[in-house]
Amino acid sequence: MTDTSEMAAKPAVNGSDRRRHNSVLLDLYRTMRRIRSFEERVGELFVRGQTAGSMLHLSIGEEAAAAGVCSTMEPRDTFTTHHRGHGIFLARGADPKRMMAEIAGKMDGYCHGKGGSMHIADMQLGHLGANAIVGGGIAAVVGAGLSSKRKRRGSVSVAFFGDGAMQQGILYESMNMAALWDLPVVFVCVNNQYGMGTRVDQATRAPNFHERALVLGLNGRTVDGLDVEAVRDEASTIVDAARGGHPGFLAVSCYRFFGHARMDKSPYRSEEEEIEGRKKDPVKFARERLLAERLAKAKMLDVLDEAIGKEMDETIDFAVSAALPPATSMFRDVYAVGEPEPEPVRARIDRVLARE
Ligand SMILES: Cc1ncc(C[n+]2csc(CCOP(=O)(O)OP(=O)(O)O)c2C)c(N)n1
Repeated sequence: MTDTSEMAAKPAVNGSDRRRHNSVLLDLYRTMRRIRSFEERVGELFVRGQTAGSMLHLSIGEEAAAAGVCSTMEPRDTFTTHHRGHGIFLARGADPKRMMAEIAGKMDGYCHGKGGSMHIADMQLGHLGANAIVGGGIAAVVGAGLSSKRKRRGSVSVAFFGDGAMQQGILYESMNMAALWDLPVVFVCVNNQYGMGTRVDQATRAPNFHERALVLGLNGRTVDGLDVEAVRDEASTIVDAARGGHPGFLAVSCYRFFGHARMDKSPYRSEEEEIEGRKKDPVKFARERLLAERLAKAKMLDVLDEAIGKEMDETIDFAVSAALPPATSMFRDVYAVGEPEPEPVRARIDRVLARE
């Protein structure tokens, strides 16, 4: 069984600062590579007709937002994501096998196949829920932040969402309350330039998103999602301040490499634009920096990439061969604990048919 989540970052040079820098960048690179590799397998799962439901959204091109921000969070911190959240959950330590099984609607998935790609949640890893409603997961972090503050937990709650949510009212209600009550909350906009087929400049005349947060009294920054170290640096300042009661907002600019969902061939943007956009590749950029600064050798990165590829091959095999949930589990975990489960639909149909 291959698990690359803990593969040691080997120091390539002397000196403790360089060693630290080396291992941080290598960790970030490994996280991004695992996300990329996982998402490629999710695309394959879809082509093989093995995903549950017809919609899934890949985060290829957005890896630095997930890896950079999540690397600044602590295990006790909580978060919500939008519908494009596989990479974020992986960066928070999700088991790829349980995640892929969830995407395939299988019993071994995080939500026993009931959540699928867009509704994964796991309280143990602080995942308060992915959400398919644009902006739908944002307000939950205000509640989590308020509870953390009142119970003195010291945890921060982070909402991840796309640029589409920047035009949703719930974001402004949430940012306003977080600022007013000095909550340990961070809002992260993964700005991949598109909300489905609508380019960001067709959706707003105010594209400097962090300025909107500043107006409401939050810390606010924009960072280039090409450079994972820059994302980590900015996120670290914002998350630290939030932990001290000053909420923040971070916009990470990146480019959505593929269509909105797997069926979308992006007819609304030109091939030239896509070629140019895909040059903004955070995984490639980090690899080149590791090599240029002699923090790693090409051979070592090749070995790492290969191990990650193998791990994700095993992941897709696991998801494909995992069992579907039995019909009897249909209402399990759906109603509050202690409530009687309703009769399964199939049993009800059989009963009605038997009566006729
Ligand atoms: C409230 C609401 N309106 C519309 C939709 C349909 N919809 C699904 S995804 C999406 C675009 C979201 O874009 P963005 O927030 O930038 O995220 P991205 O898909 O780019 O990651 C839209 C409009 C929805 N799910 N919820």
